[in-house]
Amino acid sequence: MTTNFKSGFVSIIGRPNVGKSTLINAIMGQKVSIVSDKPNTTRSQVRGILTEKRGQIVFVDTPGMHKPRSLLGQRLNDTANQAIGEVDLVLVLVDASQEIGKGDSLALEKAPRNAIVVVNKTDLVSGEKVLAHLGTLAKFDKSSYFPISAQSGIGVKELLDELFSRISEGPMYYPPETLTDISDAEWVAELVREQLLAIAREELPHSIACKVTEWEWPRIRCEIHVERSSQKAIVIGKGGAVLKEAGTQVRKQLPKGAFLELFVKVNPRWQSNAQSLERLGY
Ligand SMILES: Nc1nc2c(ncn2[C@@H]2O[C@H](COP(=O)(O)OP(=O)(O)OP(=O)(O)O)[C@@H](O)[C@H]2O)c(=O)[nH]1
Ligand SMILES: [Mg+2]
Repeated sequence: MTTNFKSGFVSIIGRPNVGKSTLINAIMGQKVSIVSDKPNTTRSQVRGILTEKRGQIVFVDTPGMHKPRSLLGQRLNDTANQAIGEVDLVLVLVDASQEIGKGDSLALEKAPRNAIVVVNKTDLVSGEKVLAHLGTLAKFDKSSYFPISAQSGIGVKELLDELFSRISEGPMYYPPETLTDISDAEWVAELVREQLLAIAREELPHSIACKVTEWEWPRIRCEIHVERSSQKAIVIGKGGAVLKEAGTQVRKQLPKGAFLELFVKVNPRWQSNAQSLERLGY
């Protein structure tokens, strides 16, 4: 019989693009949070619920902490900040291939002393560079430091063992088959945005928002909001090629038979409009 079932909530914070969502996916062994090479990909708290014999950890992925340039940016920071106080443990992720910058310091200073600092992307740099990074990070005086590569999986198991050793006995918060708390409609909208982020350049990534407005299985209607008509043209592509390809890639990740309709709408300055943000779920 299994006794001493442990459980806890663990937030993953850090500046944009350090690999927080990649880490939660690596831990879960499947995609629960979208990833891109553009900053500010994650826009809400996304939970990944890992249930093992030894216990259950509810991971909370968060938007990258940054200097906000819009109301959306402020909301993203607020969302990340909220995820610090409400949990048992905080992981602060930094990028081994980048110098420790302002965004990193912000996250490190906000995190409690018992936080775990995770140096990610160690596959991109030498061992000496990782050590130098750990040296710089020591001044933030956190409880432990883990070098990992979320992409290749190096160090992820060791990190997970540390997390289980740090959490206390507790209840199962979610049924064991639950992997995430995001609704099906929200997930499809995220998958569409992920496809568009992959092709978007410059300011376009920030201007894209997706929302599923109708769900009558197998018919799913998803709106793509952009801020300018020039952006609409990019998202649609020549003869609709970009949109078509995005739809194809998303459908591959949905149960068979899904019929996905994508519509592009110009919604000027939605990032700075409280009402639009509300409607888009931010
Ligand atoms: N080489 C390498 N790349 C990584 C690793 N982890 C993540 N990446 C890449 O870094 C980029 C950002 O990854 P995300 O997981 O979206 O980063 P994030 O911290 O969630 O970013 P935001 O949601 O914007 O705050 C993507 O291109 C990932 O493929 C890693 O361990 N090694
Ligand atoms: Mg993310």
